[in-house]
Amino acid sequence: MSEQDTICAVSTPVGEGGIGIIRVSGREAIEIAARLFRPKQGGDIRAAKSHRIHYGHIIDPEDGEMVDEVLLSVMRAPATYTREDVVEVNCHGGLAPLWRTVRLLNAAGARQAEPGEFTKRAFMNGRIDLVQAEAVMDLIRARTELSLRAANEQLKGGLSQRIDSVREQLVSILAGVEAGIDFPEEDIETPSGGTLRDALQRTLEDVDQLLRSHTFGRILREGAAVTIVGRPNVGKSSLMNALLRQDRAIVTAIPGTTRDVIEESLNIAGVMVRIIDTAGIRETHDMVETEGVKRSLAAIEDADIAIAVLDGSVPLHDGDNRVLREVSGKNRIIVINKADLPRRIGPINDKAQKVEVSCASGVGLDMLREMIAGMITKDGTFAAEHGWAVNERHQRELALTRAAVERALETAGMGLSPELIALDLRDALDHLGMIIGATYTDDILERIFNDFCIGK
Ligand SMILES: Nc1nc2c(ncn2[C@@H]2O[C@H](COP(=O)(O)OP(=O)(O)OP(=O)(O)O)[C@@H](O)[C@H]2O)c(=O)[nH]1
Ligand SMILES: [Mg+2]
Repeated sequence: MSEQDTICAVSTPVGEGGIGIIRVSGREAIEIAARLFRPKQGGDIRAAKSHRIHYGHIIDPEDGEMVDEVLLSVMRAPATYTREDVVEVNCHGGLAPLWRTVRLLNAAGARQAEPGEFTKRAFMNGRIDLVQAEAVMDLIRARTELSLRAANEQLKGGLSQRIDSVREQLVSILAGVEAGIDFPEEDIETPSGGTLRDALQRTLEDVDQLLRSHTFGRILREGAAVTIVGRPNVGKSSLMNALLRQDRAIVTAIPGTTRDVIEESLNIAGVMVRIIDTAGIRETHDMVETEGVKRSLAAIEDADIAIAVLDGSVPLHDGDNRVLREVSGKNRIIVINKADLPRRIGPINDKAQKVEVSCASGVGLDMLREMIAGMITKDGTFAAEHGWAVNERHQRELALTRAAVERALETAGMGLSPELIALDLRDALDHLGMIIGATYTDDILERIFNDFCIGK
């Protein structure tokens, strides 16, 4: 498949819709479209100004049959999505008008685009880097305010800039090493403002900060695991149902009602979370319940945020203390439930955020929702403060970058030759380059763009 070809594809989803958009991109885009399009006002779109919309009809050049009534926009390179000439045809959004028009475009010389090929061209033509290209798909897939914001930040270049700044640090360290500047161990100031090892150490910290954002990336894609735990009968399942606003989990007055882990996805204040209800934690001889408790403990391990539920209408119980111990190392919120009943629970000696709620009356639930969303977006626990997050691919390359920088540090520590250090630094730079696409292989491009939708 040549990158010189003019390509076309339906860019809107398959099915019936008010309009359907066909996008054409490439050197001959305008010429090819002109063969099918008859402007109502007359004239010729080959002479049209850029970024103008024209009303008219798609005509089959073979037999002169009118295929559809359309709006057609002409956008001339380079100020376009692909940096090539682009024509977009707004047809009626049904299968027949769209496919007939696409077939006519094919016959006139525009080949069918592969998935992501328009965005791939934007990358190849230098309009965006690979990280930004990936953000386009994240944007399309975003289901919450938070993921939308993160995708936009990444598309704008927020993450690319961070990676670039690490690259620049490494380039300047490498330049120093190659020029034979011996960053002295004793406190003589060097251009980078410290010893070689200090400079490498700083780079390592920046790489680690990027790596830490991976958890936030997983939260954006899958939702944060918010796991409700507590001893039996405190109202865990009631809390799950209240947050979901539906009767999902079985609630009874019998302790030990929930035996298994139950999970539902939910949008809380623009953040995707997975609400997970668990079996009450206690010592028991019941085999099924024992297995349930085991699963509850495992669910605490996997939780991004643990919600420890206490029953506020009875004094604190040994079982509660056990639960508080189990979640003590986690990001956690303590929920004191049954606030509609007289409070009998004493002071709770735990530094975690606390909130009193009543699943029966709904009191305090909004506060709890805010706390959950705030923990994910605001307090930095999940490195969300920058808005962007690395994905799996970035994480793999960053881990390799990190390993190479660490090797350079070791080599420097052993006082070995600068050539060896330079080798590791170049390796680190290669991996960073793969992330933004400064260096890439066909294989990498294929893997990224094959995941795209047709027409993007
Ligand atoms: N008054 C009052 N009762 C509540 C409240 N929340 C839950 N309950 C009651 O507490 C009992 C236990 O509720 P569940 O939600 O099943 O408790 P659980 O923690 O899931 O219990 P297990 O699944 O057995 O561990 C039920 O009778 C609920 O109706 C509340 O806010 N106020
Ligand atoms: Mg339950």
